[in-house]
Amino acid sequence: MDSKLWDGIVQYPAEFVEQYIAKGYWLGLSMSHFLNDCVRKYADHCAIICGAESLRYSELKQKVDQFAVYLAKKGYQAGDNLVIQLPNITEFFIAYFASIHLGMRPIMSLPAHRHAELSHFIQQTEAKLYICADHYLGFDYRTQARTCQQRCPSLKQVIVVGDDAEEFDAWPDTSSFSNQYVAEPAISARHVAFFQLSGGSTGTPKLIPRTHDDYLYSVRASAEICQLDAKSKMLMVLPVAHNFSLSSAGSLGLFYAGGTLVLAKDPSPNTCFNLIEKYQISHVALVPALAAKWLATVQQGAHNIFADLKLLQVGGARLADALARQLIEEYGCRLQQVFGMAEGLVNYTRYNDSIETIIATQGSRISPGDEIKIVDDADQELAIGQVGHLLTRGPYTIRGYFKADAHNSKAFTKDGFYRTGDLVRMTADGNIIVEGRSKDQINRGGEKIATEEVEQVLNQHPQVIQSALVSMPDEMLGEKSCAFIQWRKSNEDPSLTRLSMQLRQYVKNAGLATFKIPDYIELVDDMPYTALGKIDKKTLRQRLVTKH
Ligand code: OOB
Repeated sequence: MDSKLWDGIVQYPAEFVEQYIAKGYWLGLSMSHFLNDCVRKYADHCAIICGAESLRYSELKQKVDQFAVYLAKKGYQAGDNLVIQLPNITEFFIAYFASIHLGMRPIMSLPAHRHAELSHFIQQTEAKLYICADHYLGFDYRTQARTCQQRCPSLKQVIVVGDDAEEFDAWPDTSSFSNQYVAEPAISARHVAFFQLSGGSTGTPKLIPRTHDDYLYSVRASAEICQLDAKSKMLMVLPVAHNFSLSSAGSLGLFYAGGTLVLAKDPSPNTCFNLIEKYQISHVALVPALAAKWLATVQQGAHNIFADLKLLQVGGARLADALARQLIEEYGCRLQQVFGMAEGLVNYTRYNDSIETIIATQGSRISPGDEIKIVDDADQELAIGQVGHLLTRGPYTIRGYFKADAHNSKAFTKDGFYRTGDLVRMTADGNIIVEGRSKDQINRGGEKIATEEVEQVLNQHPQVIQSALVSMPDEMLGEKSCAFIQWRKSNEDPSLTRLSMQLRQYVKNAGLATFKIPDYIELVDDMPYTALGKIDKKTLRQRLVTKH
């Protein structure tokens, strides 16, 4: 059993384990213990509101326990993997806590993922179970489940929340299990609790193994930094499974403090402003693109919800200084910048930081245990204020992706620092400013695109010789994607519009998340190259800036 649980996992070296325990970062307690503790302290408080339904902490726990009985009766055991892909609904938390209670390891898929990503997660982890919604934002997940079932022999069961389809199981009515209980298996808090997903910079999204110990430390510390308490009411706008939403301070930070989570079914101002007013929401987390959209709605005359919030967190992508200033100075917003990553390290600006710090920096690390280095191309540390590559190691940052030895040797230094791929500088008082990126990734309004993954798909199209996906500035999303295509000419060359449509459809059909479909296509006769002979993306990006 133990060897199965450690298979493909890079463990923290013993001396760091000792250190993190000695410093009180790691408490040796499981995620189930965490939930029990919340329930013990706040049993009668309202934990979750979703549409017309609301659940107290005690009721949440009851549903979690019953669903765990259901999973155990189905024969699932510690070390079995499952994919959870749900919108912001209560069942997400039931599935999450119940499966982790059994030592199963959920993979935190986002609603935007499509069958190519899903099949990859399932195949890599040999996941046995897939839990999805019937449909969400116009997409039918049951069709995707069928594709995954055909491609992934490990997949034994699909549970559909909502209207099921004949061959799948409906979300079970577990009320008859109310007097049964399955005990937690004897696994340690240093084992993996679940997998986050990396935005990545190479071919396929990597799986990020997060342990009970490391994750719960980031949750407790974040809840304190964000000053959550039992009166806090948080509106969950971003996808609930994302690391930002789950732990920075997110839903888990809120549960730790005994607050109430209100789940938004979509991020539109229409939906969310009503919920903010109705429930007197105190905390919201957004990506910059959404903050800008909400601000535009307020500017068009909607009630200024920014002044009502106790804290607006903005993160996931670079927040423009001008937008930050406007939110604070014109709209009375109490803002916090959050610069984090699913691999671990999270930085926050603090409540008592100066306004200039909150406007112009992405904050400072959670923990004194977070080791941060800013280095040049030769891994030499730079002086304070200089821009370089951000490397980090610490009590809640992973030491390696799941089953990815070759990639790990590049993504981590020999002594275990994670190469974030971010270009940053540090101010004299320890705040980080994100200046850019060295990883080949596009940050489309907080959604990350590994360019190589899309290029691999484009290159398979019969008319494509080679492709290069690059970012282009976008006022709303920060960045959009443009695919430069060197194409095979034929007698009947389609028009640019037709070819663009065909190529975009081609990426969609390949089963990649919708946000990865190139926003623009440019046809070229040849690519520019660097001295090393690699496609010169810098020049391509430059062309877009001068053209648009
Ligand atoms: C969060 O996590 P991921 O894994 O989706 O993306 C991480 C990457 C970072 O390496 C950085 O490139 C970018 O997203 N990023 C930011 C940023 N926050 C994230 N770039 C500039 N400014 C920011 N404030 O995005 C994430 C995880 C936990 C908390 C918050 C965000």
